[in-house]
Amino acid sequence: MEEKIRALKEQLEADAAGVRSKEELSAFWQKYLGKNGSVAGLMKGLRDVPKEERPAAGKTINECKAWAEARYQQLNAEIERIELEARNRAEAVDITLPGTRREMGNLHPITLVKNRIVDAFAGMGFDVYEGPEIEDDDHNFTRLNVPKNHPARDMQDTFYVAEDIVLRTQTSGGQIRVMDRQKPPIKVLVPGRVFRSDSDATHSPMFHQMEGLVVDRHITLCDLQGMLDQFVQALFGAGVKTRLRPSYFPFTEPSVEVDVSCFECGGKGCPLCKHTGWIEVLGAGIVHHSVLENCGIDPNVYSGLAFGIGIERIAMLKYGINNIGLLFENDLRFLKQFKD
Ligand code: 2NM
Repeated sequence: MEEKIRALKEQLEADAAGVRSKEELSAFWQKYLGKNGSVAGLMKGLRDVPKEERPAAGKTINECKAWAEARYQQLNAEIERIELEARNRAEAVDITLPGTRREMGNLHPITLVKNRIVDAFAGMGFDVYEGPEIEDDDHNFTRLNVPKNHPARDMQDTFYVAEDIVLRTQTSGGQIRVMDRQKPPIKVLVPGRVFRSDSDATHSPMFHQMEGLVVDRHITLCDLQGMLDQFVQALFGAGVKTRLRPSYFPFTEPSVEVDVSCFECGGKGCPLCKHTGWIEVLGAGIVHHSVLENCGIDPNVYSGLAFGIGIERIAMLKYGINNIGLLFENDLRFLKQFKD
């Protein structure tokens, strides 16, 4: 029996040295510790051992079994370690490799200009209000003192959605809503999309406007020009000046066109200002007393100034864009050029 056990241990050690995987370990277990394995075979062999030697032989076999089991556990731990190491190696990530580059987007030039304008006026204490893009005739025309037979109402300029319902031709309906809800002092900017049936290199049937309204006691054209001076300097640079020329809008009296001294040539004359030294940038005026009355504001106590800025026009001037269509084609090669 001693001899058999020694042979078994020798064989077991030799096999153990060759175990490399869970599968081989399982076969190893079957061979030595399984129901029909070598250790069980030794147990069966006890029958042939003389009766008086059996207890001692049985004890030796049990010791051998315990030793074989311990050896199995040891191998198992070893293989688990090896397999874990192999998996770690296979799944390793080299954190020193550069990552996949993600391209940064940028704001649309219309948004850049809109933000710049809002920033300039927010610094002067303006709130921002947005009205609806689909307006009724009353807000878009009637209460803005646009008479029934005024050319601005003509079908060729205005997109009608239904009788008395239009795509707003300016954002002024928003100002009417503000004046309905809020009594002076009022200082509000109304940005948004507007719609006019007009299309060429400098006009698009959908474009963006930024209108402004100030209503308080003693508001004059001087307040308007002082504010616009501040504004154009924030937008075009410290050196630029403004010039007011008489004009006509039904909702303002007096009405003015506002020019800025050419920010390209400083007023000497260049192709951008068509050699005049001045560039037209917006329309404005003193709010017509009828418009104030239409909103329940007493024109004998209060007066207001208003202005309307075409955002596309400013963007085209500022960035030297000669075709308004480029702003709406969403060609990335074009849009990527505007990082402010
Ligand atoms: C412009 C030019 C002049 C304007 C007037 C008003 C309101 F509601 F107060 F009557 N809002 N916007 C206005 C005045 C707009 O755009 C070129």
